[in-house]
Amino acid sequence: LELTIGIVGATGVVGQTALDLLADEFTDFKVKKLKLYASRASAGKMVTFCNSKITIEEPNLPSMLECNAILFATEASISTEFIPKLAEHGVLCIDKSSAFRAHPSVPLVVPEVNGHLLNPNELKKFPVVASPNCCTIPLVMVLKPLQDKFGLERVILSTYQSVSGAGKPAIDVLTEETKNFFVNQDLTCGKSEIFPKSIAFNVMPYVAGILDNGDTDEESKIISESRKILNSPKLPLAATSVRVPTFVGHGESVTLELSSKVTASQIKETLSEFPGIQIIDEKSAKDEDLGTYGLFVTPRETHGKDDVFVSRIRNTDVFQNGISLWIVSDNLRKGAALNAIQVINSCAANGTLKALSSK
Ligand code: 11C
Repeated sequence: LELTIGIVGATGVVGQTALDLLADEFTDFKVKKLKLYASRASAGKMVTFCNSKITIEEPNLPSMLECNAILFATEASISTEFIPKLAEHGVLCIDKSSAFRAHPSVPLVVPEVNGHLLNPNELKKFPVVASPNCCTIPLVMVLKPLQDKFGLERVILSTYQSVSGAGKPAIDVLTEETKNFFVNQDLTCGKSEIFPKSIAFNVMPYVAGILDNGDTDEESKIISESRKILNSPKLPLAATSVRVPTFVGHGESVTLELSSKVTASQIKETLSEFPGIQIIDEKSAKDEDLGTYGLFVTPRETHGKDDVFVSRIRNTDVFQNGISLWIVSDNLRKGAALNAIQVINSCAANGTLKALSSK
């Protein structure tokens, strides 16, 4: 299948990661034509993709209607403006923003977890698929096989989120604050355009705004999206989202209660059978006996990797059938661009895109 693919937010960190992934040609479909969209500041600039030069456009309906599928990797307001019109004309829209995640007729999809929701007959009616938040995706990849095999009672987690989750300007802030410390020895805790407090040599229990119930926007997304994807609307789930001074890779420290008694080695066995998960969990060994990652995986090591890594799996007596573990993955890949491209790939494989193009 040869497709015209659009990327909105092409100059952002997720858009750029999507370009890298498409250039890798891992998909079952071929990119016949790529159309790139970004804000006015970038419109007119040229981007090189597989030896051809593409001019970035501002999002505009006539051009976007030429696409078979478009990845929206930008603000929710752009998704809200363009997606309904494109969907009406049969363009498959994969939305990475939060605009449609809670919409009752929009599937919120991680292909390995609930890819069955990519139903051609349903998508023909409203061809919009939402891609979850970058902490939700690795979390549900781990929770789903455990829920299916052992039953899931409750989950408590804290995140360790890299600055790239807040885009390129946030990467620049961490770089500048770090330089400022080494050049000027300045460790005063000021704020930046992106963060309410300094992020270099610091951590912040704050990712996006605080809501009326006291949760941050990010925490509330992790909770509601996980419930929707796991089809468990009342699942007790508490999240604390923390921004840390890393560039790429989001970590999550998770404690959960299962319905049945289970050992850490059963958890390892179950998770290692799930596609897209890699278990790296050694208690101790000589360096030469360990693989690439050693005892556990850290955010920096996930940069450019597609898998969700799980380490530090252990029983805990805080709950009756309690398990604690550590999850980490590249927030720009599986947490964002890769998941969205996998959705397009599934829709290419299951006939959705063919059905839409003959509409
Ligand atoms: C961050 N997770 O690290 C956020 C960014 O819901 O897709 C992604 C927000 C989202 O800042």
